[in-house]
Amino acid sequence: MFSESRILSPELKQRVVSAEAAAALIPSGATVGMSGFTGAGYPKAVPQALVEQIKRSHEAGERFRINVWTGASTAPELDGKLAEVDGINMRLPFQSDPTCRKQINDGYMHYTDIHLSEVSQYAWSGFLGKLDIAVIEVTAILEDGRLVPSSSVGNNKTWIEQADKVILEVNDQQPIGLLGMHDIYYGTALPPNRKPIMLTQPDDRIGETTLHCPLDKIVAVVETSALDRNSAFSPPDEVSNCIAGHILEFFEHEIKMGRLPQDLLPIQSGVGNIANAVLEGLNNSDHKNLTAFTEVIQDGMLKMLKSGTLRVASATAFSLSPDALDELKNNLDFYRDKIILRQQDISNHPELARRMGLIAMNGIIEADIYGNINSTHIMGSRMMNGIGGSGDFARNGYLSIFLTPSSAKGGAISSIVPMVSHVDHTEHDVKVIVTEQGLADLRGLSPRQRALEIINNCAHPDFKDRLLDYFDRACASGRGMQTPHLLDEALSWHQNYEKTGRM
Ligand code: 0RQ
Repeated sequence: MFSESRILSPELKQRVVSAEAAAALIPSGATVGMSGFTGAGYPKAVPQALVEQIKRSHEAGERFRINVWTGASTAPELDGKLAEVDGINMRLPFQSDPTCRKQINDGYMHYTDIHLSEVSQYAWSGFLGKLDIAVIEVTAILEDGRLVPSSSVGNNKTWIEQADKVILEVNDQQPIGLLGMHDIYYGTALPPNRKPIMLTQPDDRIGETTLHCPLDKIVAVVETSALDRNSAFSPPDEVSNCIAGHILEFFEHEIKMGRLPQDLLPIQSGVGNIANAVLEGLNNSDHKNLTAFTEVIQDGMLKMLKSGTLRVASATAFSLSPDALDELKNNLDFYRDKIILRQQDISNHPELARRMGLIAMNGIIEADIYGNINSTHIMGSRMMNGIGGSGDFARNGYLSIFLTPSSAKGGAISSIVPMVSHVDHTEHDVKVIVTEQGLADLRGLSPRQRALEIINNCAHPDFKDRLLDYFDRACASGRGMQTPHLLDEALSWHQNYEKTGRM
């Protein structure tokens, strides 16, 4: 069907233009909704042409900046390049690019860090202002104009619906066999018109395999041929393996106690090397027929699907190394009925996370002795990436597990501190904390019980005695025994680090 062209719609074929011509349709000041989620499915050509346009304007002494909304992180050629030319005024809802991060932390770029499930509701409700243009990568365009999504869905449905104009990038490097993997749900609404979402298992399909867009909105179509830019994962190190080991032991314990079924509950796993080590650990265990209801399908999940450890994975995006991408491409018929890609307001939906009882596992920057979590800010003020989907899953999952090495920066920083320097997940949302030292099961414990569980099981030995000493003195201070703190010392560990390079 697609042997000659990925664009089957005769009408849209007429609108094929160069990336430069498409980028010229984006004026300074525009708010642009781009596709893209964890380095997958982002537009490859129009943003780069836009960068050149911005450079020319800046050389001519004219300021040219746009607002960029996406699904989540993109890639150096989108976030990185646009940030490098100071082309972004405001960015939402998630990024993980070093240049973008620097622009944010130096104060040149506004950054709105939003729960990923909520972005489309924000846009629909008008809280974010007007969306002028959507730039969306697709795998193909069908004869009647329906769009075959690419390696991520993210907020594409919402951007297409909300934008005045749509630019499509049709990327022939996205496997055509992705057709059939997506499940785009057209039943969402704003309150008070919402209806229950009839999805009760990760493998339920409730929508359609393609995206719709009124043809008269599509102002340009650009043909591209470029791979998603994701790098290989390093093999799990000793710390990651220890963390994975503690989690697997915990699952066995919970199964014995009758609090988890043998095939567990649907897994949500964050991105990164520790998350991949946990998946690797599960893959090497006796578990079979597990399910995943998550945001991102990483290499580890593909391996689990292959081995039968995982029966099905529902997500909003792939985030695969080049080798894993080849594996997917070469075996699409095997994976097609085992993978479902949904828009992020469904993959991360609180209603669904609570209903299915997810096991949510996400990385953190730091935790405090009472179980509050900082996932986003270095030393309280500098943005790392963003909250992403961690809050969607932590609050609404059955088990919210947070993972971190017990120290950072060569041992200079303790990941367990008296008080976190920024709060993303409160003590009420955090059920389990795991470091390579051990696991703290916080369910049902009071703050003082939690403090001892966290310090004794999770803190690095270099910091444990000082944390116990802080806790003892806070208890003895007479200031209040519910959540004892010494206010003049609570953030002194961070201050120490900034003054001396060590907490
Ligand atoms: O920096 O590379 O410069 O040394 O933070 O830390 O240990 O490599 O861990 O890659 O798993 O990232 C929270 C950022 C952890 C991630 C976070 C420094 C450390 C290193 C990274 P260097 P690691 P990870 C679904 C879920 C929020 C979004 C989320 C994240 C760098 O997990 O973004 O959960 N989470 N999404 O040295 C100072 C500390 C530190 C520290 C680590 N206490 N103080 N620096 N670092 N701890 C996915 C999506 O939502 C899309």
